Amino acid sequence: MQIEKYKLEEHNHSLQKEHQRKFDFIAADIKDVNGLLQKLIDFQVAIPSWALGTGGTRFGRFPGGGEPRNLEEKIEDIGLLHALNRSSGAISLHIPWDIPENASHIKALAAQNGLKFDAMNSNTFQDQPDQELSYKYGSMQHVDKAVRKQAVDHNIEVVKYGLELGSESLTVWLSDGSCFPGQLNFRKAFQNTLESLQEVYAALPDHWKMFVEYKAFEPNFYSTTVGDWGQSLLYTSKLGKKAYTLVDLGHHLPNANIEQIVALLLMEGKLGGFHFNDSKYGDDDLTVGSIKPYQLFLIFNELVEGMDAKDMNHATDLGWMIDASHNVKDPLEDLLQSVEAIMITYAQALLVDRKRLAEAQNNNDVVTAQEILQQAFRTDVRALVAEARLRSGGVLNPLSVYRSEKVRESLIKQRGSKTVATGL
Ligand code: LRH
Ligand code: MN
Ligand code: MN
Repeated sequence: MQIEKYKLEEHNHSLQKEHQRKFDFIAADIKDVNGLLQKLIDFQVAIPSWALGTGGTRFGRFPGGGEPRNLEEKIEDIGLLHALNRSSGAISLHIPWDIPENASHIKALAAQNGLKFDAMNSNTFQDQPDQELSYKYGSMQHVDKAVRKQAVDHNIEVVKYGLELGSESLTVWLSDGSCFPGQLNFRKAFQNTLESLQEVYAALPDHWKMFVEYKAFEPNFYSTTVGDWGQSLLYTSKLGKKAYTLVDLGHHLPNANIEQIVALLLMEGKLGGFHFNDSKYGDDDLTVGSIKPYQLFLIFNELVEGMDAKDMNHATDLGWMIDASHNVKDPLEDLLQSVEAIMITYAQALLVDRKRLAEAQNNNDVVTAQEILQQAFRTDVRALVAEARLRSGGVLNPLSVYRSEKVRESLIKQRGSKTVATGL
């Protein structure tokens, strides 16, 4: 489904006056407002193909209807989001949930919707119906070499799909680990995993990156073989310069100082990218910024500072993706909210007075340092984000257009109320 251009223009027109007042107010306080807006315009957040259906828990799932039935419809859904916010210009595929059977057709459809292919994701955490050996006791860590080989071969196949689509990175998340003490030998599990990752790495094209995502727990509840950033960094350091650590915000133990992790990974040149979401308890996969917006700001603050220190391009040098599920919301509305939260937080981090912050730090002026950060965090930057959207052809208020155009109702009419998208 597509919303006609004149409807978007009508919407913008109806909000223009109020928006202009708010934008002028904040713009007056910013030195290089056009430079800041350009950074916001350039910043794109990938949407995973598995986030377009209603998520669930092991207790149940309550789909809202109109979910995409295939990869084509998933691309159309993301295209719609991107038409509204102009900041979701990429899709990240999970194999085998979304196999691009006809790569050139899928590539053309994505291009029509203004989308690029972000990282490819492999899946060795579920057994597929036609699969020979089981991942019940792990994949790349498995005691049986044949299982490890199956996992390696799958990852190499995922890279092949990605090459056809123009993707340039592979994200490996392993659920490998153990549920009970004594179940596995930690050292052997690590060595097996490293060896398997090395085989995948050897098959990686030169211009590709490999992201190793860590997670503290779940589905294994005693140990995880890539359990934290230290373990991921060990693997990626041993693998080589094309390997990077990927941070998923929901994959830490409670109260972890994620911003410090990010700062150090960046310093080491080993931060590859992000999976954004928010959580209260664990891997809750809630809407970005819905629970701990200040933590997200502190993370972006480190990202901007650390990337600028290395002269990195904010938009292209790291992989940015949302990784959330939506148990009780319309997935598309939730994704609009998540992208908005990311853009707001990025804009706030760009406002931090870095020179004064460095001075305060050098003078051990704790109060001023805190004030500087909170000054930026407490600034209402929504008009800046809206202006960036407007200048790149999007709309002032994506969520309100989505609702007034009755997008979900149309999708239900078109696809039915009992559709189920592949994914979590
Ligand atoms: C694991 C994870 C990982 C998977 C996705 C479906 O919890 O975050 O990124 O690929 O969920
Ligand atoms: Mn993730
Ligand atoms: Mn996760």
